[in-house]
Amino acid sequence: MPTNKLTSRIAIVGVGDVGAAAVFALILSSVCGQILLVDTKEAFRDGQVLDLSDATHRGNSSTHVRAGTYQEAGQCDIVVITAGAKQKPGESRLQLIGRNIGILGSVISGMKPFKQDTILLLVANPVDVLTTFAQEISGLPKAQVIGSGTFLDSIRLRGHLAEKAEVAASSIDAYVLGEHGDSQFVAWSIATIGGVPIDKALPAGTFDRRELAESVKSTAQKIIEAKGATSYGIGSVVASICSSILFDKHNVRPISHWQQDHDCCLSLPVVLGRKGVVRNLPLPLDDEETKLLHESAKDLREVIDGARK
Ligand code: 6V0
Repeated sequence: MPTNKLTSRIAIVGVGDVGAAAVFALILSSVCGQILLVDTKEAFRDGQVLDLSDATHRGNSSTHVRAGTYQEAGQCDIVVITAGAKQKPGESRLQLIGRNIGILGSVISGMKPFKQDTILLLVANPVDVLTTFAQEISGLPKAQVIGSGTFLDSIRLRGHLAEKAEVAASSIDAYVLGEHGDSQFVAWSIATIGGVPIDKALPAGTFDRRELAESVKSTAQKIIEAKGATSYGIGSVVASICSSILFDKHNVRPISHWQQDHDCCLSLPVVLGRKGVVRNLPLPLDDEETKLLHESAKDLREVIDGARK
């Protein structure tokens, strides 16, 4: 049975820019009863608890925010891991790997043993690599260990397409797939606007696909150069994923998850519910997209193998 919002608990491990934005979005959407904040910087964490608690007093919020320990986090319904170094301007997500695998290892060992049905949601970068390692280190079933993946990139893509087509973003089905990073690609062959294939809904010449895909890919760097971090977009994505899980919604979302065929975690659309990944959706990608997916997986596997040495 799905847990209801009054009793379910979410832990946010790492309450910097991304963690705090996620908590704020969770409070505004009333997703759970309690949010535990965990961070190595205790005074900073306590400041975030006070600040974010103010947001819960806004109206009839059913969410209580408090400080928590790793052990308590491991007993929550969802643990969101945003602890880690972030990109500097010009740095790729994959360059964060050494620093963030070390942090991941200490965070997960501090939380063990996990509640049996805990869902681990990785957000720290490089998210696909960390999700793959978290599956191994945590010992939880693979379906319960997922990453935010290209959900954020897909939302950015939908936003751009919505402007071009002058329709609501919610009427657009379009995915960025593969790595949340440099080798990601847009699955144009299955993109639709109101169910109409994108070729027909936005005829050739209306926009340059390559330019749009590049613009989606470079958005994070633009934000980082301008203000040092991206936070609100990913915060709202975390709240949306948590809501799909706790309310067992079975939404279809492009998130990072274990792909047996590719021997690593990367993003393809899945059905998301209380058990995490409920099932994969078979995707009729064209030959070029299938090739790009394999290349993206190959890039990720190389990084994962390199990190094991
Ligand atoms: P930040 O503002 O520096 O916050 C990180 C927080 O983690 C700090 O408060 C640290 O004290 C804390 N922390 C570090 N080590 C530990 C530990 N062992 N246990 C508990 N807390 C710890 O970074 P920011 O919030 O901006 O980014 C966090 C991570 O999210 C980075 O790796 C980013 O690259 C990544 N992002 C991922 C996105 C995605 O789409 N998946 C989007 C944006 C950022």
